[in-house]
Amino acid sequence: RSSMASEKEAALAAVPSDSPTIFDKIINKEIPSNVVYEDDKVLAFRDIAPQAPTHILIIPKVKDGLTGLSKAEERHCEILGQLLYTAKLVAKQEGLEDGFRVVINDGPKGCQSVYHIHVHLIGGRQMNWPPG
Ligand code: IU
Repeated sequence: RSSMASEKEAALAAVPSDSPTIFDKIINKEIPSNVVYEDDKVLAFRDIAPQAPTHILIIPKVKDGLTGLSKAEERHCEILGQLLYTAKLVAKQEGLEDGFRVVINDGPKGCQSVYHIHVHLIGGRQMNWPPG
């Protein structure tokens, strides 16, 4: 996967499923990551392939079927709120007072490559619109 040319290729190659992902190994500290925030429910760590000076992924420690936003059920409302609120906390911690972006990619067309829901927090440069 690291040899793939682009995130889009990784996303198109990924098979959507509820199986454990590499993010479980990051949560369990089986593989190292650069953690910037952690509490009992949520982990935030720097993306291995940053698309901006700040690029952080915010994930639930327990997936509970939430492979992506499209699989959300009413029981997930609290954790969904916690993910977004953590994005706000980490944005402040990162000094992004002039603005930032949060993104949730969903499914192949949304360019999702890891099937454990994650919020991208991206900042530290001027963003463009529309995204690609
Ligand atoms: P996506 O929304 O599913 O495309 O985002 C997955 C992100 O996970 C992507 O930005 C990768 O660079 C990132 N990532 C990572 O930080 N560490 C890893 O070991 C793997 C992917 I695999």
